[in-house]
Amino acid sequence: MVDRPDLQGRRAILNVHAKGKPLGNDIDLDVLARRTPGFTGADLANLMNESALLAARRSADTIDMAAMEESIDRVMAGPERKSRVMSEKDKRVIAYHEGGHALVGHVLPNTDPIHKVSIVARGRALGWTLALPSEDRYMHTRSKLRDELAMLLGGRTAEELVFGDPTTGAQNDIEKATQIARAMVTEYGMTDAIGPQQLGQKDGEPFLGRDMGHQRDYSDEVAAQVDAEVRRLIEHAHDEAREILRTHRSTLDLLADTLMEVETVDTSQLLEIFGQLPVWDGAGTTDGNGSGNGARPTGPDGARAPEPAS
Ligand code: NHX
Ligand code: ZN
Repeated sequence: MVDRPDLQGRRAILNVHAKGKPLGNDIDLDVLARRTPGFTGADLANLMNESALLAARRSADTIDMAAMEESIDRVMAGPERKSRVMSEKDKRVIAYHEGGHALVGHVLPNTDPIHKVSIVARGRALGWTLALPSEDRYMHTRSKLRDELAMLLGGRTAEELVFGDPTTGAQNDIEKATQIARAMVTEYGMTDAIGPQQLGQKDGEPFLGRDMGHQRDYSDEVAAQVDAEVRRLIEHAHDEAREILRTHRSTLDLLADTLMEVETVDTSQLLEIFGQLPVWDGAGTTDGNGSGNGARPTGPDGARAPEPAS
């Protein structure tokens, strides 16, 4: 088994495959390395070839950043489905859903930077928001996972806030959020109520037809506690997303309007729209019990108390 290349490895591999190819002046291999987490050497070689073909099909004489970006998006999420005819109402729902993810992700301090937001359907998704890590991370903090939960719920929350009538579209976000919250409780020991215990026996070897199965090895009482802690994490993230979107409603509107108009918004356009929004410090969103499961308690100045040392 060979590990997938890290950021530096991807940068070096891209450099090798770039040799002898007519790259445009705007190509930034560092950005491309950052955009391709999880790609293997073979994926990166393919990416260069696909981009060359794409550029040729557009009768361009160089491979530019747009061609590279499009190839990456295709590999990661499938081809664009521009032909899909969407009603104005549906488009608006999608624009607010994606705007909600992006805005919540942008102001929270521990999420990855938002790279691109789009309401052009791609693969199974009607719209998508892409956040990219700026460096390789091999583990994640509790505060990052909490912020990620809020960002995942940001789409649904925007739908609720703006239209008051949520859609089925957030299913995948809700599934991911629930998985993260449950893992925080039962695998990562990140709540005080349960503490650092592994709950549930994972079936060791993936068996035919019953891989990924879990066997319960704890009491009904603990099961109820786990459910309550998962619910708390999700509810807190939902509250935080709602608070952020309410506070920055005019920015949400601007982002949604821009998406309706241009359909895909990249980093530089996002920074223009977001302007100088302050980093969200969670003031006013604490659950007030200081148990360490929800928001950290706030100090007298409304600033966050430091994370308790463990
Ligand atoms: C449907 N699709 O199923 C339609 C066609 C809420 C604006 N009736 O959360 O596209 O509703 O932020 C992997 C990836 C299900 C698995 C995407 C499983 C999408 C995607 C349903 C945006 N973006 N939902 C999102 C979306 C949908 C779905 C998926 C998946 C929407 C949402 C799909
Ligand atoms: Zn979503």
